[in-house]
Amino acid sequence: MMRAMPDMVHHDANAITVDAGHSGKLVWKFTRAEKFEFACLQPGHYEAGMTGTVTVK
Ligand SMILES: [Cu+2]
Repeated sequence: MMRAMPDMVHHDANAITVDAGHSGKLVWKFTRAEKFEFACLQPGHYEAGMTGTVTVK
């Protein structure tokens, strides 16, 4: 989807887009113990390894 619409901007409760050299903040409230995956939504970035996990215990 991001490849089809590369100019898409994310500003909602679960995603944010920031310009290079800038920062932003997301607040995620986890309500259960689990391993969650997150990733960059820019085209090609997931494939380049911009992913991670959060383990909530
Ligand atoms: Cu990225």
